[in-house]
Amino acid sequence: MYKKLLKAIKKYDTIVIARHIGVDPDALCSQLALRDSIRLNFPEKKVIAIGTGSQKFAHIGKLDKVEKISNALLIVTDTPDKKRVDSVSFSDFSYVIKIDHHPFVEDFGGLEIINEKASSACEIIMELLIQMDFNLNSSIAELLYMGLVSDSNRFLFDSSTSHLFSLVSYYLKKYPFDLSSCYLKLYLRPLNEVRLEGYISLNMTVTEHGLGYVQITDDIIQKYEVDSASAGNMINNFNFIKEVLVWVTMTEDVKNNQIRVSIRSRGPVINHIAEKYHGGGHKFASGVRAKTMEDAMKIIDDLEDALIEYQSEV
Ligand SMILES: [Mn+2]
Repeated sequence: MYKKLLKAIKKYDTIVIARHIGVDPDALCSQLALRDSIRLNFPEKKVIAIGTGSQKFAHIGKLDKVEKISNALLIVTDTPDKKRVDSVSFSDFSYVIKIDHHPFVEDFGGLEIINEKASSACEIIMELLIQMDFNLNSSIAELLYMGLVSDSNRFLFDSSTSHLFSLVSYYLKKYPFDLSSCYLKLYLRPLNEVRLEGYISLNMTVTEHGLGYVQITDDIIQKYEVDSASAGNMINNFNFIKEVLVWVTMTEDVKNNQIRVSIRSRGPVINHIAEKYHGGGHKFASGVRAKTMEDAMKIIDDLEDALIEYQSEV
């Protein structure tokens, strides 16, 4: 795989790196790290990383402006389906390479580098950069580490294998960087978000089968002065609750006229339920964009059924 990737990188003078809409640290760090490492090893090439940024992650690194390009290579990280690629029209590019760790959705028509077992897109890129024998530096290593720490939820998931730790060890030793500054960049947050977290725990409905869910309406988002993206991202903070096996936040996004449904599970597999409602994701971490709260509540019914079935099996 890495040989084909290297060949394509060498072949094209212009390389654009994109990732999914609704940016998160793994998506952002994987594209920035790849951009910076190609720039470092091929300074004569034009390499840009594009997509809609977010104020929340602005201090992680700067994206580039979308430009008119021709005969360029497109590399998409962290995204399994074309429709979720941010700011890209596929027909503008001569060749496309996907680097992803999500379950397969569709072929982008070029080179597909997919490892579903990887914790993060950053982990796959860490490995590819070693295989391609690229020169790297500490700021690239730091970006890659932030992406994988974020997607593995600080090594809490089963994707945290000995292989992952050995990659981390290799990078830390060869390109030292400051871990506490990474964690500050990823996890420092305003008091308002913590207060909203309090609202969620106080208002979460929990069924007898272990389904926890909460509606975060625009009124609440306004009251706590957060944005709907950071409200939706709070879902990961609700793991390890004894009475809750599957948990869901339904966040109103007035700007895009939709409800962001985020689902997490440490019991039944839930991504097929997300897919039924035109969403998707990982086995135990998925999302759906519903039109209304009523539509979102239909997903709740399906999840409750899945839990009943799961409880009867264990
Ligand atoms: Mn990812």
